[in-house]
Order: sequence, then C-alpha cells, then structure tokens
Amino acid sequence: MRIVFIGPPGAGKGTQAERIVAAYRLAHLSTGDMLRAAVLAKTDVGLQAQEYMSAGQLVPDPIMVDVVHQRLQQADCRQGYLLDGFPRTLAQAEALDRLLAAARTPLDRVLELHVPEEELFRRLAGRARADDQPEVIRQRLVAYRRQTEPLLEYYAKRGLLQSVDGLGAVDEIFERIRSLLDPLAG
Ligand code: B4P
Repeated sequence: MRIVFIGPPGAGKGTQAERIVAAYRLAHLSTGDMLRAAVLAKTDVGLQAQEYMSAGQLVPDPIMVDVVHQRLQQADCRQGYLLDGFPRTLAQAEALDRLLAAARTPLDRVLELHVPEEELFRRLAGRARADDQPEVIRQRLVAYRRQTEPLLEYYAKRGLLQSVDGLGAVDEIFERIRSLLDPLAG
C-alpha cells in the first residue's frame, strides 16, 4: 500500500501516522521527522532546512525531493509506505509522480486529515516545539493554504483523494481512517 497523508500543521498527521504504519506494516516517511533529525545532526540538509523551519516556511522543493527520493530507495519501502507531510507543493507532487511512474509503483490513495483552524491553533499551542510559537504557527497555516491546499484538487482529479474528519478522539479518527484503508489491504 502506498499512501500520501495530507493535512494542515497540527492536524494530527504524525499522531495518526504512527497507528497507520503499525496496523498495515508500512514504512513511515515523515519529512518533518527527517528534517528535525537532520537539523539535530547538523547535516548539510539540516543546516539548510533550519532557517525555513524556524520561520514557518516550507523547505525548498529540490531539497525535499532529493530527501524523499533517497528514502524511497531503501529496502523497507518495498512493502509499502505512508508519506506523512510530503508532497506539500504542486512541484513536489509532480516530482513524486515522475519518480513513481519511472518505478511503476503508483500511489494507492491520498488521505486528507481535515481540521478547522481554531482547533489547529489550540493543539499547536499545547505543544512546545520550536516552530509552535504563535507567529510561526500563523506562517505555517498561510503556507498550507497557499502551497499545499491546491494539492487536494490535484489528487481529487486523479481519483485518489479521500477526506477524513480530524476532529474527535484519536481512536475515533483512527477508526475512520481504517474504514477507508481496510478495503485496500485486501
Ligand atoms: P511536520 O513535522 O510535518 O509537522 P506538522 O504538520 O506540524 O505536524 P502534524 O500534523 O504531524 O501534527 P501532530 O500529529 O504532531 O512539519 C514541520 C515543518 O517541516 C514544516 O513547517 C516545514 O518547515 C518542514 N517540512 C516538512 N515537510 C516538508 C515538505 N514536504 N516540504 C517543505 N517543508 C517541509 O499533532 C499536533 C498536536 O495535536 C500534537 O500536540 C498532538 O498531541 C495533538 N493532537 C493530535 N491528534 C489530536 C486529537 N485528535 N485531538 C486533540 N489533539 C490532538
């Protein structure tokens, strides 16, 4: 199963992704986690990404495409994967399409986790990550609306998109996701 998971910052993608990968035995490809690890390790990618992340901006597409391209070549991705937080721009989505077409491994589904903005602020304010300051949260939401929301139409046109209501208890939301993914698991 090859799945893309889209949602605004704080929608709970990371929270649900952990359950999805455990239930369906998928590799978990979180670009946010990969970038945070790169920042900590002070790699070239980390040093470049840090300034964008702390300003609430997206890291440039060529860096992200390269990071994901390399990760997709690792052996654990053969059994299927969940892309959590990638693609986030049309250019990233087009690059991903090209990579997957070349490997003849198309996506099976794109899930959107839908949460209203007031609730996103509430959730992110309750967390204490460096990019969860109010002004940075605002910037991240602007980046989502401008750069990532257009992907919903892109994937809807391809018949891949399904939306999930991201309000409620974590377990309830996971059950909604399961009802969409179980039929794919066969
Ligand atoms: P990400 O790590 O992807 O961060 P996120 O969108 O903020 O988090 P997520 O939606 O996973 O929320 P979570 O489950 O943690 O990206 C961080 C940064 O990296 C970006 O701003 C960007 O700079 C850069 N980046 C990453 N990918 C990129 C790309 N492809 N291109 C360019 N740049 C990229 O949940 C949030 C909070 O809500 C938690 O505190 C959680 O406990 C709580 N929560 C979860 N579910 C809940 C529920 N049902 N009810 C109440 N609270 C809930």
